[in-house]
Amino acid sequence: MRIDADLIDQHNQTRLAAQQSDFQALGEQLERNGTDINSLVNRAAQFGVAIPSWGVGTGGTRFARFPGLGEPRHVFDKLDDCGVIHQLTQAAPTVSLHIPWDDEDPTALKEQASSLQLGFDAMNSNTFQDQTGQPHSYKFGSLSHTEQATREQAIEHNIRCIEIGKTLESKALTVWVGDGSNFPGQVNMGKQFDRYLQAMHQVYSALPDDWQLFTEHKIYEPAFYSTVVQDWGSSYLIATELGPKASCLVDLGHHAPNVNIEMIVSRLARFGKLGGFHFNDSKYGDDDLDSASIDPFRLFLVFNELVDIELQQGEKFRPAYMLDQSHNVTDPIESLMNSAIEVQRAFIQASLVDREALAEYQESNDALMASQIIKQAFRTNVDSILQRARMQAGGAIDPIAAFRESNYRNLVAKERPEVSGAGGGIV
Ligand SMILES: [Mn+2]
Repeated sequence: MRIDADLIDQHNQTRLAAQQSDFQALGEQLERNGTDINSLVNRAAQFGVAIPSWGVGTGGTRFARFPGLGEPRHVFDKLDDCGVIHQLTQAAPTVSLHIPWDDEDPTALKEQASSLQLGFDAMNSNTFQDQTGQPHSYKFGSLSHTEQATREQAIEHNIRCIEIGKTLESKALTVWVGDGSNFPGQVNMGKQFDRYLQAMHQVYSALPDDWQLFTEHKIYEPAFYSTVVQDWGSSYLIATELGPKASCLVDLGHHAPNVNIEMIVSRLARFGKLGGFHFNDSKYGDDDLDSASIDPFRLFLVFNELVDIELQQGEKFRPAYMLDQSHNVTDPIESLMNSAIEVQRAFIQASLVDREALAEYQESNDALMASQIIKQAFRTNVDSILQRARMQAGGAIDPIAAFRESNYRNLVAKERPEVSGAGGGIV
């Protein structure tokens, strides 16, 4: 592991007395409502969210990119950084790779990940930019392109992602395309969607039996007039048309402002088509800000639905949780640790909702009390539960403080030269 276990142990020792005191006080508070705090510690310990490999590098905007100290040079450095995130938080046991950005020998990737106690989450295919030497350009689309040869190239790329993923023991492929149009009249929207569906059928048919395919919608960008997979309705139609292994992925930033995302979550789950999430936060559009940095209540409300669905559907309901963020002004490792904890926090807070009382208030149309029940769970400070879960698994009581104490960033900076910001911009 990259962080010395003795350092973590020392870090925890200096905070242990305060941690125990907080934990005991919260335990007593929860006990009054008949909730066993230790069951919540176990629940927190079971929780994991995947780290996107692209998230550990500094992002950027379409204007500029300001590189940070000791950024990962390649996917092996990225895995090291993900290893640190998981080591300190114990809440991020898997990595989600992006092909071709992370296109290296899968056996070597698997070996390094295993040595860091990491597994692999969904594979992500990239057909929204051209790679050097690529015969057919994606300027006017990929899986829905008017030319068959371009569509075939995009299909082949997705199938290759599945092949790489098999070695990594990934079990899912996430497909997001930027295909669409910038001018009214530029495309025939019906024909474009048909071409996309036809191509996706071919990708789907290459999927192993125990794999899932996630279709990710996004309201706009890079196509600004129309987008092939624009909304959860289109995504649901695609997943339904493809078959039982296909389901919808909800990225919190991919909706119009003020859209009720938790309602979408409820709808998709009701029809067995909620596959997973890309967590992030936003104020205006697809801002890719840190999870819960703007609207923690919305994240909580999403988990409120998820916990409710889990109670109804049981063990078979296991959506894939991933972060999908861009870090421009913070250390990516710190932001990702913080976000993993925030997502875990929302999960535990949502688990505190008194569902019996809530159902009674809902049945009797007591809007005020129903809302109070929800708020009461959201207001509960569950820090000491999360801290206990981390500590028991070898993580740090305060991961960001421990990360700074370890001097990791300065140490890796010696072997990782600064990457030029020229040509910047995130895609
Ligand atoms: Mn996403």
